[in-house]
Amino acid sequence: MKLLPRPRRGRHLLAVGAVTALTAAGVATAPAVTALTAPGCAVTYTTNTWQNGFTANITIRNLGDPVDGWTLGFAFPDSGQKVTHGWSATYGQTGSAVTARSAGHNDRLGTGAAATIGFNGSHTGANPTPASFTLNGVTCTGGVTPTPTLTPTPGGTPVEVNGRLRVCGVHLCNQYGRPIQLRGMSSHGLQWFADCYDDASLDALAHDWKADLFRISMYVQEGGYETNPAAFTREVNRLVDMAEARGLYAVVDFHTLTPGDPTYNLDRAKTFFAAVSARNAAKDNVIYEIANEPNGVSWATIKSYAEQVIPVIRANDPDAVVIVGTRAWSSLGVSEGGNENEVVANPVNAANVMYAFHFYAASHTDAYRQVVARAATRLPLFVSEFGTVTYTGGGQVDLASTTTWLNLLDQHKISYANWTYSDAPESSAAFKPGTCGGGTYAGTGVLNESGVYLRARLRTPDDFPTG
Ligand code: IDC
Repeated sequence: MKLLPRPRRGRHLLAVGAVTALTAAGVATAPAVTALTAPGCAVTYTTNTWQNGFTANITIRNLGDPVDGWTLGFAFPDSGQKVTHGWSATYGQTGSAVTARSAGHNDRLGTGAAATIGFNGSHTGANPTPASFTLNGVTCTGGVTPTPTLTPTPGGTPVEVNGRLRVCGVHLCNQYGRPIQLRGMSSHGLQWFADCYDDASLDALAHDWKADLFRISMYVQEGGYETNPAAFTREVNRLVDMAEARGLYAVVDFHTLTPGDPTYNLDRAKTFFAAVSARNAAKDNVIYEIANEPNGVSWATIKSYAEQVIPVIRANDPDAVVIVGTRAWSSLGVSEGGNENEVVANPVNAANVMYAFHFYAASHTDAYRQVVARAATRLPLFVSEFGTVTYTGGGQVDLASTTTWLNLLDQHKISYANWTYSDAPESSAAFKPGTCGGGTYAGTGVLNESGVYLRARLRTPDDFPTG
């Protein structure tokens, strides 16, 4: 695969200063609450129930005049129900009466606009849907749409069920030592698409898309980490926390691409991974990806880079899973005439290591699949990036090839992340241009063809063995 990067035509160019400003604005003190003058609201309340708890997702649509700050009120019909952990709103509960106050970023709700919030709860008996809701004290008469069918999610979030991960044989294994497959999405470059990664978008990824993992793509060049190491490190840590709060695994991707020799960034990699691994060592949800797509270098050089960076991580987090990029844009060498034998013959000298394989379904078909089918029985593989499109990130969306690929990955329990969970103006992007920062990410109305496909695929039930 000739993965020559193309220059960005970005209207999305955000300086890191702007990233920080956005974040700061998100946590600023909430403006005063404006009462609804002309009443009207509609609520959608859906739940997933598991043995001892449930997740509720609530969409509040304002059918009245615009508000700037709001409180949703409702009462649990069963007194055993309790809010245990909420997101995108500040929750309060007295007896069965619950309030959810807007969280800053979603204070403003124009007429017809909607906000999505949610919470995890516990229950002792039945788990019925609240019958009536109020918005700023006004009863929502626009209707309450409960989803009566409860999809069982045994045990809770992906991280709750699987806990700390390790590599066992060629598989990624959970806390019970059983092979699992994690399925999720990759961010686009944080330097360009900071506004795509907020509470609402991560809520949608966890609760609407039902993803297991979020890959945090921190470019090193092209306006990325090298321009402001402290700010990008903070941003990655913030996203690790947001993933953790929702029970998602976070793949911390040191997104090297050009130059293709990872050694060029060796000192930066050591500084970055020393910082993130020290801060996040106690967390169960972090997976480290130390070089996105080495190219134009030998496997021996990549292996030597890995054996210098991995000890830096191990000093803080002795057994975290580490993904190592492979030769020729993480194609196991195939795009430069090699194959997996070079890795099998000379693996990285460290435990809990997996090897990256990347593909773009419209460009890479049977010849690449044959290598993966063979390599899957010989090496622990992790598809930390793939596209439904061509290797340029644009062009035709090839759903037939994508389906053949994902069926192969499912068969071998190979984890994957799709490029990209963003509204970039290219066909690999899940969201339509202009979606990010707008507060609405759930559902299919905001999605491109690739996003509609991936969301449906990720929403199929996980198979996480617990015994
Ligand atoms: C592409 C983006 C594009 C951006 C370009 C710049 O989609 O918007 O202009 O990077 O670097 C990869 C890389 C990934 C590429 C992607 C598509 O990991 O950074 O993103 N791709 O070209 N490998 C194969 C394809």
